[in-house]
Amino acid sequence: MLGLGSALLLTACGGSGKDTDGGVTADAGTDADAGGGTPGFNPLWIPPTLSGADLALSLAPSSKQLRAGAATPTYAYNGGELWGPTLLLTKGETVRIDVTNHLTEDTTTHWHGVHLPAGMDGGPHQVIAPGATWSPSFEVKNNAGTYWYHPHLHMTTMAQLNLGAGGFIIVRDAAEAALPLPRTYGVDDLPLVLTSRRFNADNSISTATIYGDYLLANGTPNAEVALPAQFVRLRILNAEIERAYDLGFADGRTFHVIGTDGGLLSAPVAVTRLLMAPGERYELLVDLTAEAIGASLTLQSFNRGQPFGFPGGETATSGEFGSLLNNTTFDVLRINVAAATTDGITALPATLVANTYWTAADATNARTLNITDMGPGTPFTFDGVGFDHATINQTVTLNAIEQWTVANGRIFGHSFHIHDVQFAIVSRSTGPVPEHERGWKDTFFVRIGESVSFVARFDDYASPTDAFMYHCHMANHEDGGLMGQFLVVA
Ligand SMILES: [Cu+2]
Repeated sequence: MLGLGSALLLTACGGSGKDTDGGVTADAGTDADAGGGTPGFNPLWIPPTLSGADLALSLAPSSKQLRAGAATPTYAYNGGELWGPTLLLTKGETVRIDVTNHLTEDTTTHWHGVHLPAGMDGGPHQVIAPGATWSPSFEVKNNAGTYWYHPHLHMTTMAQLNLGAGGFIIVRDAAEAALPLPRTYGVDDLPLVLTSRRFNADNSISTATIYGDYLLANGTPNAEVALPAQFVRLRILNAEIERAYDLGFADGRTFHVIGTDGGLLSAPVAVTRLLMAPGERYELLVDLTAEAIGASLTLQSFNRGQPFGFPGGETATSGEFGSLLNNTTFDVLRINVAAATTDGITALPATLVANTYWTAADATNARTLNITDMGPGTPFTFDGVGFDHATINQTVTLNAIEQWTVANGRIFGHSFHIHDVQFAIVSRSTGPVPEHERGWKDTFFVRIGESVSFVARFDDYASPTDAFMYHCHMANHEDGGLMGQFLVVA
């Protein structure tokens, strides 16, 4: 896979943002058809897929030619270079996944957003030692949607994510299959994982980096993709350590959100900008039906001029919280319009699936988690208590419907994630819950000084010993102790 000889030296990174010349070179991975190749761009890599009832993942050291000179050492699942295969699961099937650790350090593999028993969750408790195989098995109960897997070992999540360990999970079901939506993987239905990296002088990834300097789309720097002149579906994941995105198109066009973290919305929601915090997924429809063949459009992140506390809005270009992408508008993906397929989707569906969300009135118990900071130089915590493996922070009764409120302090924005459940956001103290956020969620951005409340039903899985996690999905905050655990008990 390496060394295809296309070590094109690129300097055209960052679009309308500042020049981030860093000698980024062409992606040597499997690529999408980029319609001949635009100078300065690399074909977007599309992850291979894995499906079936018995799946195998193995995490091992790898490398990828990302820059001129030495290849960059990485971690990847299943012989990939950076990022792993997409697992295609079907609601209702029972799967077994053998996860083998070929690293020289411990890891775990967490199924983000997937509703399953705590002992199968792959959180910090399900450690896979070097050379060992962990074999969780579970029924796929989630709605059709876009989920992901990634390491979740306390204190090493940030480094292993930075090295490239992770992959998509796409769940399919009958309700989604009945809708006129794009679903040809890699053709009109693209997984798109967004992150960024900083490189050391020897081209290795700086694993302690909070904000990378170079945007990678599916591990591809300066990515472009050819998409047919019809409605196309983008399944976007923010897999950054800490940076949030405010996505939109350079031409300001409207696009539609059709899915949130836990499945399809009841109907498409028109937006021109989309805020995504680390860990969040959104499924979008982009209308290319009126585009000329050969036209191009650019997906960007409008991170310039964001309010204080927006992750990546800092002005520093170097140092611990600095980045060449900070406080800029930068390019994420160039889309080149190609000929429509014969069976392409040419109309926006008026409705999607029937959802009945939990409301505040359904909740029979309420909890509040305060995000606190003890002072300069100390890590963020929930209610002044850092994560401790030996402490159960919350105990929930099986089948309870609860309202949880995450109340942020005044230091920084955070990305709250809870395992086990998909919930409905019922209120934001800063204003109405945006329409596109009124779907099943497992992760959300909470602004400085903001309180966000959600309602979830903790059903199906109880254990007196195996805990689920809740935490900030900014991996530096999570590793620093902004994490707690809860039991669901019968
Ligand atoms: Cu945080």
